[in-house]
Amino acid sequence: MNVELYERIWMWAAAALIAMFLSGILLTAGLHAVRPPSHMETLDPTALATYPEFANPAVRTQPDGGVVVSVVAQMFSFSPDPIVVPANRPVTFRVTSADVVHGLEVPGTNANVMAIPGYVSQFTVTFARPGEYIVACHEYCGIGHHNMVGKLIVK
Ligand SMILES: [Cu+2]
Repeated sequence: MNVELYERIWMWAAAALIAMFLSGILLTAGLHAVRPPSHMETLDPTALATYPEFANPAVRTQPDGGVVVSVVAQMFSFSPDPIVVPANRPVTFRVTSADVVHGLEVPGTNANVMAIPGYVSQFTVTFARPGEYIVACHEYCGIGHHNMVGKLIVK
């Protein structure tokens, strides 16, 4: 089969671009620890009060020293607020929603999940720098979405 020179050049250029974009995605995922959530857990969003952890969302220190934060997102706040966690220790967030789809993001860190009614989104993050951070909802959830901001204090 005879392929014109210019066509061959464009084919190789297109293949090089695809390889460049794919390696960009893989490098970013590897270097910034970006990966899809691997946790799958469901609950009844209409009966959050029957789950001890979400009836009273709080920061809890486990017997092994780990820190677990259970968070309920609802129009238009996060509970608990503020969230106070230690620096340089793994903190596991367990997030759910009491009403509609919300998001939980801590800008400047890689803490970022969706809060979906009926599901528990879980991730573990270590905050290296003490300070005050904002906890923002990143999914449009209604008329008060722009006011749905909480506070995270890393000590
Ligand atoms: Cu929102």
